[in-house]
Amino acid sequence: MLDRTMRRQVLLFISIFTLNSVFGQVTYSIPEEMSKGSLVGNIAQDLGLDVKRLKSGKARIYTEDNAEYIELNKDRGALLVKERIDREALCGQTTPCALRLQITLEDPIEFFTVTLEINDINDNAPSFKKDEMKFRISESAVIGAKFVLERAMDLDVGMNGLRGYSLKPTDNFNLKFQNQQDGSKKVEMVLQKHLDREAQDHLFLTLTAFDGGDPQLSGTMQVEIFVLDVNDNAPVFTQEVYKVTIMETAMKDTILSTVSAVDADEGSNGKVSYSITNTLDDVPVMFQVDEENGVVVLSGTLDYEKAQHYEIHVQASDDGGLTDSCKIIVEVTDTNDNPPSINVMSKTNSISEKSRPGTVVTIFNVQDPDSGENGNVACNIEENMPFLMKTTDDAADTE
Ligand SMILES: [Ca+2]
Ligand SMILES: [Ca+2]
Ligand SMILES: [Ca+2]
Ligand SMILES: [Ca+2]
Repeated sequence: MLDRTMRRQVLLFISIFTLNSVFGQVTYSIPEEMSKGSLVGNIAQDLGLDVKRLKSGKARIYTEDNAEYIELNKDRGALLVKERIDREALCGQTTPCALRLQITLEDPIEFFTVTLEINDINDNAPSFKKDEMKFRISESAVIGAKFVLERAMDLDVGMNGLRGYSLKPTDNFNLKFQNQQDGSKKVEMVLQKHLDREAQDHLFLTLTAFDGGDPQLSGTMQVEIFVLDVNDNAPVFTQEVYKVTIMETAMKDTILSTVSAVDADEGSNGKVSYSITNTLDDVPVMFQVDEENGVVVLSGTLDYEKAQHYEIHVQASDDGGLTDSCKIIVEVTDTNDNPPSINVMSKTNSISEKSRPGTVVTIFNVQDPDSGENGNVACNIEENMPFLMKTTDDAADTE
């Protein structure tokens, strides 16, 4: 039924066309997206027809694709919007966008053409296919390194179409465009300032695409950058010199100190291990440092009488071979660990009862290897004995 109607219309159109009897034509220019019932034009007036003639001539509208965007109001002699007209759906990126329709009358047959120019309005914002793009970029990436970004689409045309992009913040990257053969632009993000994972390991940028409409519309996409670490920081000791005092009697495994170095890098690039680097003395025998936690312990036996201080050189290294060093100055303190010793140098086995007071009976020397108070000796002999004890600074002199 519908088919037959269409065929009749087509036949009618062809017969009219071949008679070359176009009685007039008119062009209207309207924006897309006008509401239903909006006035397109006073067609009767514009064609010089009486409104009554529209009715008596059974005026009809014919469109090439049978789409009924427009209706003829015979009472008003006006063309009205019947269905929403979306320029983007009708013409895509083609300009200008026009809709052609014919108006036919009977008794006598008359034929008019109407051209509707559909003007674009800015009813589409530029948009990206994806909400976000993610990049993993080494902090050692060179200035000028490029990263291709997704392009935006704007269905509108002309000024209402896509005009440009912005990328914010601009601290590390700026935008670069390359013209493509299809007339579009390739959008690239170019490194302009070095990344530093230690300062910022994550960057969030916003790529905005904007059109040239008024008011301007825009669309955004998030650009997330994970900054990958490289080993660009050496370990650093929290102190250059550590000072420790330890009793010479301290037991093996006594903790002297804990050294600590920090490395700003990540993972193995920032993993610090400690070692003692002394080679020419007995420090490596006397002391040990825990490779992982930097705890320095006594591993030998101290003797103040042999060594009063030590200088331990500790190195911190990361897995990439970057190092720092510190030293631990160890002062050994004396303890009273030596009894005084009496060494008889000469003695008389027998003594005459005629001996005069002051006769030397025996010479001995008293020694204590400890130092300070611990090394001071005091000598006494029993009371009520007929002997005196005299001190000489140097026993040799008294011989
Ligand atoms: Ca539009
Ligand atoms: Ca637009
Ligand atoms: Ca490091
Ligand atoms: Ca690093």
